[in-house]
Amino acid sequence: MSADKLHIEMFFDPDSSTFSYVVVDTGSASAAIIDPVLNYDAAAGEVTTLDADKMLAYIAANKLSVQWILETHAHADHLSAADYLHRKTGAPVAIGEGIKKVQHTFKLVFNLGDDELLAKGDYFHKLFADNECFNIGSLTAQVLNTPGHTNDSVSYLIAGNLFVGDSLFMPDAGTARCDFPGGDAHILYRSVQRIYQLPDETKIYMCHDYQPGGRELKYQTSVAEQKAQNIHVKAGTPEQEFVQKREARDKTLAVPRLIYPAVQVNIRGGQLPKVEHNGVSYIKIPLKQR
Ligand SMILES: N[C@@H](CCC(=O)N[C@@H](CS)C(=O)NCC(=O)O)C(=O)O
Ligand SMILES: [Fe+2]
Repeated sequence: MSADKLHIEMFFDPDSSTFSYVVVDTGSASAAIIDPVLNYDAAAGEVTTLDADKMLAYIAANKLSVQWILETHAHADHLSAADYLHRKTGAPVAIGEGIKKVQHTFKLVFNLGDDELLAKGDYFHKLFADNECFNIGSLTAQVLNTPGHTNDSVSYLIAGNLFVGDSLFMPDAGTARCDFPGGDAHILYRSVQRIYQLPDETKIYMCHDYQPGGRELKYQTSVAEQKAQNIHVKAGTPEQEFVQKREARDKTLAVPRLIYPAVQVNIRGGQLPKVEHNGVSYIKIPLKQR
Protein backbone atom coordinates (compact mmCIF):
# COMPACT_ATOMS: atom_id res chain seq x y z
CA MET A 1 0.00 0.00 0.00
CA SER A 2 1.14 3.56 -0.68
CA ALA A 3 2.27 5.89 2.07
CA ASP A 4 -0.44 8.45 1.22
CA LYS A 5 -3.12 9.21 3.75
CA LEU A 6 -5.59 7.45 1.53
CA HIS A 7 -5.23 4.40 -0.67
CA ILE A 8 -7.72 3.16 -3.24
CA GLU A 9 -7.52 -0.50 -4.22
CA MET A 10 -9.50 -1.45 -7.32
CA PHE A 11 -11.03 -4.86 -8.02
CA PHE A 12 -12.53 -5.81 -11.40
CA ASP A 13 -15.18 -8.38 -12.21
CA PRO A 14 -14.82 -9.21 -15.93
CA ASP A 15 -18.17 -11.03 -16.09
CA SER A 16 -20.14 -7.84 -15.40
CA SER A 17 -17.40 -5.29 -16.22
CA THR A 18 -17.77 -3.91 -12.69
CA PHE A 19 -15.19 -2.08 -10.59
CA SER A 20 -15.32 -2.45 -6.84
CA TYR A 21 -13.06 -0.60 -4.43
CA VAL A 22 -11.52 -0.77 -1.01
CA VAL A 23 -10.84 2.79 0.19
CA VAL A 24 -8.30 2.85 3.01
CA ASP A 25 -7.45 5.50 5.58
CA THR A 26 -3.84 4.40 5.84
CA GLY A 27 -3.26 6.19 9.14
CA SER A 28 -5.82 4.16 11.05
CA ALA A 29 -6.05 1.11 8.71
CA SER A 30 -9.80 1.76 8.49
CA ALA A 31 -11.50 0.97 5.23
CA ALA A 32 -14.72 1.18 3.24
CA ILE A 33 -15.76 -1.30 0.57
CA ILE A 34 -17.61 0.14 -2.42
CA ASP A 35 -19.90 -1.84 -4.77
CA PRO A 36 -18.70 -5.41 -4.11
CA VAL A 37 -19.77 -8.12 -6.57
CA LEU A 38 -21.28 -11.52 -5.76
CA ASN A 39 -20.52 -13.97 -8.56
CA TYR A 40 -23.58 -15.61 -10.08
CA ASP A 41 -23.91 -18.33 -12.69
CA ALA A 42 -27.46 -17.82 -13.95
CA ALA A 43 -27.74 -21.13 -15.80
CA ALA A 44 -26.61 -23.13 -12.77
CA GLY A 45 -28.37 -20.86 -10.24
CA GLU A 46 -25.06 -20.85 -8.40
CA VAL A 47 -23.76 -18.06 -6.21
CA THR A 48 -20.04 -17.92 -5.38
CA THR A 49 -17.84 -15.42 -3.57
CA LEU A 50 -14.68 -15.40 -5.69
CA ASP A 51 -14.55 -11.61 -6.11
CA ALA A 52 -15.58 -10.81 -2.54
CA ASP A 53 -13.01 -13.26 -1.20
CA LYS A 54 -10.30 -11.38 -3.13
CA MET A 55 -11.37 -8.25 -1.26
CA LEU A 56 -11.34 -10.10 2.05
CA ALA A 57 -7.83 -11.43 1.31
CA TYR A 58 -6.65 -7.86 0.65
CA ILE A 59 -8.32 -6.67 3.85
CA ALA A 60 -6.72 -9.46 5.89
CA ALA A 61 -3.27 -9.02 4.31
CA ASN A 62 -3.31 -5.31 5.20
CA LYS A 63 -4.96 -5.82 8.60
CA LEU A 64 -7.77 -3.42 7.73
CA SER A 65 -10.82 -2.76 9.82
CA VAL A 66 -13.84 -2.39 7.52
CA GLN A 67 -16.14 0.38 8.72
CA TRP A 68 -18.58 0.62 5.83
CA ILE A 69 -19.92 -1.37 2.93
CA LEU A 70 -21.18 1.25 0.48
CA GLU A 71 -23.48 0.84 -2.50
CA THR A 72 -23.67 3.58 -5.13
CA HIS A 73 -27.08 2.18 -6.19
CA ALA A 74 -29.13 -1.00 -6.42
CA HIS A 75 -27.31 -2.53 -9.39
CA ALA A 76 -29.31 -4.07 -12.22
CA ASP A 77 -26.55 -6.04 -13.90
CA HIS A 78 -24.79 -7.98 -11.11
CA LEU A 79 -25.54 -9.23 -7.61
CA SER A 80 -24.05 -7.39 -4.64
CA ALA A 81 -21.75 -9.10 -2.16
CA ALA A 82 -22.67 -6.51 0.51
CA ASP A 83 -24.50 -8.97 2.74
CA TYR A 84 -21.77 -11.61 2.45
CA LEU A 85 -19.14 -9.03 3.39
CA HIS A 86 -21.31 -7.72 6.20
CA ARG A 87 -21.44 -11.22 7.65
CA LYS A 88 -17.64 -11.55 7.29
CA THR A 89 -16.64 -8.11 8.61
CA GLY A 90 -19.59 -6.89 10.71
CA ALA A 91 -19.53 -3.57 8.83
CA PRO A 92 -22.86 -1.85 8.12
CA VAL A 93 -24.29 -1.87 4.59
CA ALA A 94 -25.21 1.65 3.45
CA ILE A 95 -26.96 3.15 0.42
CA GLY A 96 -28.78 6.38 -0.49
CA GLU A 97 -32.27 6.84 0.93
CA GLY A 98 -33.63 6.74 -2.64
CA ILE A 99 -33.45 2.95 -2.21
CA LYS A 100 -36.92 3.19 -0.63
CA LYS A 101 -38.35 4.26 -4.00
CA VAL A 102 -36.43 1.51 -5.81
CA GLN A 103 -37.66 -1.06 -3.31
CA HIS A 104 -41.22 0.18 -3.73
CA THR A 105 -41.03 -0.05 -7.53
CA PHE A 106 -39.63 -3.57 -7.51
CA LYS A 107 -41.81 -4.77 -4.64
CA LEU A 108 -44.65 -4.41 -7.16
CA VAL A 109 -42.63 -5.91 -10.07
CA PHE A 110 -41.79 -9.03 -8.01
CA ASN A 111 -45.14 -9.13 -6.17
CA LEU A 112 -43.40 -9.24 -2.78
CA GLY A 113 -45.41 -9.28 0.44
CA ASP A 114 -44.62 -7.20 3.52
CA ASP A 115 -43.01 -10.29 5.04
CA GLU A 116 -40.44 -10.15 2.24
CA LEU A 117 -39.93 -6.42 1.72
CA LEU A 118 -41.44 -3.39 3.42
CA ALA A 119 -39.79 -0.93 1.01
CA LYS A 120 -38.76 1.29 3.91
CA GLY A 121 -35.05 0.81 3.45
CA ASP A 122 -35.24 -2.56 5.18
CA TYR A 123 -32.21 -4.88 4.77
CA PHE A 124 -29.82 -1.87 4.87
CA HIS A 125 -28.16 -0.74 8.08
CA LYS A 126 -27.84 2.90 7.06
CA LEU A 127 -29.68 5.08 4.54
CA PHE A 128 -27.76 8.23 3.65
CA ALA A 129 -29.45 11.58 3.14
CA ASP A 130 -28.15 13.99 0.51
CA ASN A 131 -24.96 15.77 1.66
CA GLU A 132 -24.63 13.55 4.73
CA CYS A 133 -21.06 13.08 5.98
CA PHE A 134 -19.55 10.02 7.60
CA ASN A 135 -16.08 8.89 8.60
CA ILE A 136 -13.70 6.20 7.42
CA GLY A 137 -11.13 6.38 10.20
CA SER A 138 -9.91 9.97 10.05
CA LEU A 139 -11.20 10.52 6.49
CA THR A 140 -14.43 12.40 5.95
CA ALA A 141 -16.72 11.13 3.23
CA GLN A 142 -19.71 12.99 1.81
CA VAL A 143 -22.78 11.61 0.08
CA LEU A 144 -24.02 13.46 -3.01
CA ASN A 145 -27.39 12.41 -4.38
CA THR A 146 -26.90 11.86 -8.12
CA PRO A 147 -30.12 10.19 -9.31
CA GLY A 148 -31.08 9.64 -12.95
CA HIS A 149 -29.66 6.22 -13.80
CA THR A 150 -31.72 5.02 -10.82
CA ASN A 151 -33.69 6.78 -8.07
CA ASP A 152 -31.19 5.78 -5.43
CA SER A 153 -27.94 6.66 -7.22
CA VAL A 154 -25.43 8.47 -5.02
CA SER A 155 -21.80 9.47 -5.40
CA TYR A 156 -19.35 9.25 -2.53
CA LEU A 157 -16.81 12.09 -2.24
CA ILE A 158 -13.81 11.01 -0.19
CA ALA A 159 -10.88 13.45 0.06
CA GLY A 160 -11.08 14.65 -3.56
CA ASN A 161 -12.03 11.22 -4.93
CA LEU A 162 -15.54 10.75 -6.28
CA PHE A 163 -17.11 7.31 -6.66
CA VAL A 164 -19.90 8.04 -9.12
CA GLY A 165 -21.50 4.65 -9.58
CA ASP A 166 -23.14 4.76 -13.02
CA SER A 167 -23.83 8.50 -13.12
CA LEU A 168 -20.87 8.89 -15.47
CA PHE A 169 -18.83 6.46 -17.53
CA MET A 170 -15.36 7.17 -18.94
CA PRO A 171 -15.57 10.22 -21.26
CA ASP A 172 -15.56 8.04 -24.40
CA ALA A 173 -18.58 6.07 -23.12
CA GLY A 174 -20.56 9.00 -21.74
CA THR A 175 -23.22 8.04 -19.22
CA ALA A 176 -25.27 5.06 -18.09
CA ARG A 177 -28.71 4.22 -19.35
CA CYS A 178 -31.77 5.92 -17.90
CA ASP A 179 -34.45 3.46 -19.05
CA PHE A 180 -34.75 1.32 -15.93
CA PRO A 181 -37.92 1.88 -13.85
CA GLY A 182 -37.28 5.14 -12.00
CA GLY A 183 -34.55 6.22 -14.43
CA ASP A 184 -34.78 9.69 -15.99
CA ALA A 185 -32.35 11.37 -18.40
CA HIS A 186 -33.44 14.89 -17.31
CA ILE A 187 -32.62 14.04 -13.72
CA LEU A 188 -29.29 12.46 -14.68
CA TYR A 189 -28.38 15.66 -16.55
CA ARG A 190 -28.91 17.68 -13.36
CA SER A 191 -26.84 15.18 -11.37
CA VAL A 192 -24.00 15.50 -13.86
CA GLN A 193 -24.17 19.30 -13.56
CA ARG A 194 -23.81 18.84 -9.82
CA ILE A 195 -20.70 16.71 -10.33
CA TYR A 196 -19.32 19.32 -12.75
CA GLN A 197 -19.52 21.94 -9.95
CA LEU A 198 -16.78 20.04 -8.08
CA PRO A 199 -13.15 21.16 -8.49
CA ASP A 200 -11.69 20.21 -11.89
CA GLU A 201 -8.99 18.07 -10.26
CA THR A 202 -11.54 15.86 -8.46
CA LYS A 203 -10.73 12.28 -9.41
CA ILE A 204 -13.69 10.24 -10.65
CA TYR A 205 -13.85 6.46 -10.19
CA MET A 206 -16.03 4.32 -12.44
CA CYS A 207 -18.34 1.50 -11.47
CA HIS A 208 -18.27 0.02 -15.00
CA ASP A 209 -16.18 0.20 -18.13
CA TYR A 210 -17.42 -1.58 -21.23
CA GLN A 211 -14.24 -0.75 -23.17
CA PRO A 212 -15.73 1.00 -26.23
CA GLY A 213 -14.01 0.06 -29.48
CA GLY A 214 -12.08 -2.63 -27.62
CA ARG A 215 -9.78 -0.08 -25.92
CA GLU A 216 -7.91 -1.01 -22.73
CA LEU A 217 -9.81 -1.03 -19.44
CA LYS A 218 -10.02 2.34 -17.65
CA TYR A 219 -11.48 3.14 -14.26
CA GLN A 220 -10.36 6.63 -13.35
CA THR A 221 -10.80 10.09 -14.85
CA SER A 222 -11.38 13.64 -13.54
CA VAL A 223 -14.03 16.33 -13.51
CA ALA A 224 -11.91 18.38 -15.98
CA GLU A 225 -11.64 15.46 -18.43
CA GLN A 226 -15.36 14.76 -18.23
CA LYS A 227 -16.26 18.42 -18.80
CA ALA A 228 -13.98 18.58 -21.85
CA GLN A 229 -14.50 15.16 -23.40
CA ASN A 230 -17.64 13.33 -22.25
CA ILE A 231 -19.40 12.19 -25.43
CA HIS A 232 -22.88 12.68 -23.95
CA VAL A 233 -22.49 15.69 -21.69
CA LYS A 234 -19.63 18.19 -21.78
CA ALA A 235 -19.60 21.44 -19.81
CA GLY A 236 -22.19 23.59 -21.58
CA THR A 237 -24.07 20.77 -23.34
CA PRO A 238 -27.76 21.80 -23.24
CA GLU A 239 -30.11 19.53 -21.26
CA GLN A 240 -32.30 18.77 -24.27
CA GLU A 241 -29.32 17.70 -26.40
CA PHE A 242 -28.17 15.29 -23.68
CA VAL A 243 -31.67 13.91 -23.12
CA GLN A 244 -32.14 13.25 -26.85
CA LYS A 245 -28.81 11.43 -27.11
CA ARG A 246 -29.41 9.43 -23.95
CA GLU A 247 -32.94 8.39 -24.85
CA ALA A 248 -31.94 7.45 -28.41
CA ARG A 249 -29.17 5.21 -27.11
CA ASP A 250 -31.44 3.68 -24.46
CA LYS A 251 -33.79 2.51 -27.23
CA THR A 252 -30.95 0.39 -28.66
CA LEU A 253 -29.97 -1.36 -25.41
CA ALA A 254 -31.05 -4.88 -24.49
CA VAL A 255 -32.30 -5.72 -21.00
CA PRO A 256 -29.25 -6.56 -18.83
CA ARG A 257 -28.65 -10.30 -18.64
CA LEU A 258 -28.96 -10.48 -14.85
CA ILE A 259 -31.53 -7.74 -14.20
CA TYR A 260 -34.09 -9.94 -12.42
CA PRO A 261 -31.72 -11.88 -10.16
CA ALA A 262 -29.63 -8.76 -9.53
CA VAL A 263 -32.43 -6.39 -8.58
CA GLN A 264 -34.17 -9.01 -6.47
CA VAL A 265 -31.06 -9.54 -4.38
CA ASN A 266 -29.80 -5.97 -4.39
CA ILE A 267 -33.02 -4.38 -3.09
CA ARG A 268 -32.43 -6.72 -0.13
CA GLY A 269 -28.93 -5.36 0.47
CA GLY A 270 -27.36 -8.42 -1.18
CA GLN A 271 -29.38 -11.00 0.78
CA LEU A 272 -30.80 -13.88 -1.21
CA PRO A 273 -34.60 -14.25 -1.11
CA LYS A 274 -35.78 -16.01 2.06
CA VAL A 275 -35.32 -19.79 1.90
CA GLU A 276 -38.49 -21.81 1.32
CA HIS A 277 -39.50 -24.68 3.64
CA ASN A 278 -37.09 -27.02 1.85
CA GLY A 279 -34.17 -24.76 2.74
CA VAL A 280 -33.68 -23.50 -0.84
CA SER A 281 -33.76 -19.86 -1.97
CA TYR A 282 -35.40 -19.08 -5.33
CA ILE A 283 -35.16 -16.22 -7.82
CA LYS A 284 -38.45 -15.05 -9.33
CA ILE A 285 -38.79 -13.92 -12.93
CA PRO A 286 -41.98 -12.14 -14.00
CA LEU A 287 -43.08 -13.52 -17.36
CA LYS A 288 -44.51 -11.29 -20.04
CA GLN A 289 -46.73 -12.98 -22.59
CA ARG A 290 -47.07 -11.28 -25.94
N1 LIG B 1 -24.60 -6.16 -21.52
C1 LIG B 1 -24.63 -5.80 -20.13
C2 LIG B 1 -25.28 -4.43 -20.02
C3 LIG B 1 -25.37 -3.95 -18.63
C4 LIG B 1 -26.02 -2.57 -18.55
O1 LIG B 1 -27.11 -2.31 -19.10
N2 LIG B 1 -25.33 -1.68 -17.82
C5 LIG B 1 -25.89 -0.40 -17.50
C6 LIG B 1 -25.33 0.05 -16.17
S1 LIG B 1 -26.03 -0.93 -14.88
C7 LIG B 1 -25.59 0.65 -18.57
O2 LIG B 1 -25.80 1.80 -18.33
N3 LIG B 1 -25.12 0.29 -19.75
C8 LIG B 1 -24.88 1.28 -20.74
C9 LIG B 1 -24.49 0.72 -22.03
O3 LIG B 1 -24.43 -0.53 -22.14
O4 LIG B 1 -24.24 1.53 -22.93
C10 LIG B 1 -25.44 -6.85 -19.36
O5 LIG B 1 -26.27 -7.54 -19.95
O6 LIG B 1 -25.20 -6.98 -18.15
FE1 LIG C 1 -26.12 0.48 -12.75
